[in-house]
Amino acid sequence: MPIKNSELILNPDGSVYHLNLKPEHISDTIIFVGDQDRVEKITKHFDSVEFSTQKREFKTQTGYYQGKRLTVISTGIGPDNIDIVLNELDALVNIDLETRQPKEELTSLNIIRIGTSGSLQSDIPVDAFLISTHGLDINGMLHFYQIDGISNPEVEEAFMAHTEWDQNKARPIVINNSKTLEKHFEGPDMFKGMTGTAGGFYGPQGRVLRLPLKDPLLNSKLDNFAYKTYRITNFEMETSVIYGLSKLLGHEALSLNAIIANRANGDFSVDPKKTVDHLISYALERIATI
Ligand code: R1P
Repeated sequence: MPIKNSELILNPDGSVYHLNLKPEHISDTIIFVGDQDRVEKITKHFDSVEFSTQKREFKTQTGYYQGKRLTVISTGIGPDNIDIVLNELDALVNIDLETRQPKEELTSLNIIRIGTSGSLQSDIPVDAFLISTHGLDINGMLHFYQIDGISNPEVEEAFMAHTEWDQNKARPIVINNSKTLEKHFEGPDMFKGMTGTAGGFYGPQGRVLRLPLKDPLLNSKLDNFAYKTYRITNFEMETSVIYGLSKLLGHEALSLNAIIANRANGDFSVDPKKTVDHLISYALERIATI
């Protein structure tokens, strides 16, 4: 049965609904950034850019870096946007948009997030880089999919017991990164750890401006969670859902974080743009080896 027009929405030119992309516009290696303005901070290093488009917060450019074809796309902020971006990118490679049927032979994309993040540990300072070994999902979007088999129930149970997890909130989910991709980005200056992914910037990450938190101690419980080799190193808003949807759809994903805030010490980078630029250069050198 073809997928109905209301479920897989295409624009009049045949491109996918939110991303405005057709299959020929993307590479199989894709860099995700949050901020639209970060797309050109990456593609300015390219030898050439062959394609550019933007709809809403989703800006895409495809070109060549040291002979390798790469796509860079901005996802905006948060897990809800990752649901759109990953499903539509997957449709571009794994659904025949003419017949509206899933393809028999599936394509696996390499997805690398270059994002900013706040450290939760005093020994991971501002301006450091961090590879997310796991995404710790505390926002719940993934529960709308059949996620059996992609998570780590033992770590999740330990986390829920340690934090006295509120049963009114979605059950946390711990998802592994792509070890295949991780190998390409390791280095002596790279921290590693489990990244907490929140569905909001303020309350969900324990920030108080005027609204009191349901559990004011949650951040400190995250800081001192220790189970086997697992500790929670940092907070951001996309990693767990990139890892979860990539696993479900058969793609490889890795999240690289520029630490621009340290929540444990109260520090903020004096030059976050420079830190992000350094991470971009670090990542591009290594992407060429995939
Ligand atoms: C919040 O300011 C945003 O910054 C972080 C968070 O994940 C969230 O998207 O990442 P980016 O800098 O990649 O957007």
